[in-house]
Order: sequence, then C-alpha cells, then structure tokens
Amino acid sequence: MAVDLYPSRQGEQAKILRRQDPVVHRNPEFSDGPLSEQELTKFEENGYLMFEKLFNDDEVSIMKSELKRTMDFNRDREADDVIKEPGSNEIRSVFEIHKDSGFFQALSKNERIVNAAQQILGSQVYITQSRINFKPGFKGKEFYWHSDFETWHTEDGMPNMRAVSCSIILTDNYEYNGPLMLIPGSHKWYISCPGETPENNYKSSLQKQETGVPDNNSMTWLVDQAGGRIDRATGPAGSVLFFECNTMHGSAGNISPYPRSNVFFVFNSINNKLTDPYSGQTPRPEFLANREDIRPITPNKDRLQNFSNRITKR
Ligand code: 6CS
Ligand code: FE
Repeated sequence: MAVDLYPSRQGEQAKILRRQDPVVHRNPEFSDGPLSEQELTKFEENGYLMFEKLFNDDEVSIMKSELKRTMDFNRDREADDVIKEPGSNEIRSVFEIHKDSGFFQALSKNERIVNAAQQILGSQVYITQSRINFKPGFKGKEFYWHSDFETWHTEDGMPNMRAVSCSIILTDNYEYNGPLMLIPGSHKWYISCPGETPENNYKSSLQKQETGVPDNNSMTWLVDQAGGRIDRATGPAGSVLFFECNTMHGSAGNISPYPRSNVFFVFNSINNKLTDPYSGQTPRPEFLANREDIRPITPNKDRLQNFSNRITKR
C-alpha cells in the first residue's frame, strides 16, 4: 500500500498534523468553471463556500416533492442504506440516492454543481458517497464534530484530500434548526484521532459517531486558530454549500418544529479513487463508499423535472 500521509486511530495520543495536499487543485483544463478567482481563494482560506439560492423556488419545490417521495418510499423499508435516529424509528439518512434511477441521479450530474466540483478538484469527478439527511423537527439528533476525510481515509482508503462535499439545502436553515457548523481554516490541519476502529463501526457511527472524532484539546486548538469563530451554513432552501473533505464540521440537535433536510453529494477526483482502508479492515459496503463501475460524470445541462412516475430506488 502507498505511504499513509494521514495516520489516525493508532493509539491513545491525538496529534495535529499539517495538510499535505492542495485545497484548490488549479488545472487550466478546468479553469473556466463557474467560480471566480475570489471565490476560489475564499474556499482555499475557509474550507467552504456557500451559494445563496443556486436553485430557484420552482426547482426547490420539485426537490421537495422528490424528497417526500423518497421519505415515503423508505419509511417502512428495512435496509442498510436507510439509517434511523438513535432510539427511534425516524429516518436520519438515506444513502446512495444518486443511484435512484430518477430525480436524484439527474440532480447529481447537474452542471451547476459538477462544474464547480471539477474546478475545485482540477479533474473529472465521480460520486464516492451520497445521502439525504432529514433531521426532523423536535427530535433530530446532533452530528458530533468530525472531518469526513478522517473516516474516508481510515475506513474507506481515500488516499488524498481531493474531494468536496456539496450540500443542497432543501429546507430553510436557521440558527435554531440545527444547521451545519464549520470551523474556518480547519481543513489546513489533520487531527489524527485517538482510539481504534471497532469492527463494523459504520453500524453505529452513522447514528452517532464516537470513533474518529477530535479530542477536546485539538478541537479547542482548531477553534482558537480560527480566532474563536464557528460559522453556520444558514440560508434559504435552494442554497448550496461546498465544503472541503477535511473541514471540521458538526451540527446540534433540532428541537425546533422545523425540519432541516439536505441532499449531500460527495464528489471525489477521478485521480483519487478508493484503495484498501488504511485501518487494515474490510472495506465498508458499496452504499457508503463507491468502488464499483467508477466513471467520470458528464455534466448534465437539462432542466430539473419530476420523476413521479418512476421507481425511487434501483
Ligand atoms: O461515515 C461517513 O462516511 C460519514 N458519516 C459520519 C457520521 N461521519 C463521517 C462521514 O461524514
Ligand atoms: Fe460529515
């Protein structure tokens, strides 16, 4: 196996390591994307970038009806890719929605988001993971602080930091319904986390992550280096947040009456395909970490449209 640039979960001691990879992979071949030089620099500095209403109200209403259909379809479906809230039967996440053969598959190829991902990663891209997070009102539970890359590297064998998450906000995100919180600049550091990965960790970590989370000292250090700032991805439905795979993020529970639903597509560079997990364990299932039949996405220019007469899942 190639050298492990980002060792983690290898002992009791947390370590703060420097990032070894560029944040924006500038490549003239993909430089005529939608992002301005100023936006790219902002992404480079902060590790995330929010676009207000990248999708208009008509598009949002299509997305919402498709979201409802996906919810209804999965409510009583017992399947690995449907994750319930800890201690209840409420849906927390539905994974691998970009293979639904309908609306979300088309959305995952939408040129507005794919072109931005290509520009940031400086290559063609594919989807390594996708999901919808529901976070219902009153009882949506938190996501503790984590870097996605820490998990994807250790448990899925993602070699380098060359992936970007795209979160399309489907409900208005307020300060009080558990919006995503991000630490500016945290993507420039890698928190090598204490502890070891339990077997089949994903069976509990998708409900409540306890391994691969930063210790309190490293987390305090990260917030201090950001000048005490913790940013929030608030905004109207249709807004889109791009965040770098190593940006430290998390979200609080939602005890407001208003749900907070997002669609997540994780674009990975075609030059950064998954290898064997660096933990030495068995790879996680395909619905969490795509390995089969990987092909670069051809961006899609079509208008979004309802797929209400089509089956929702494979
Ligand atoms: O396991 C995953 O791939 C994702 N889920 C959690 C709870 N943390 C890491 C990553 O975002
Ligand atoms: Fe995450």
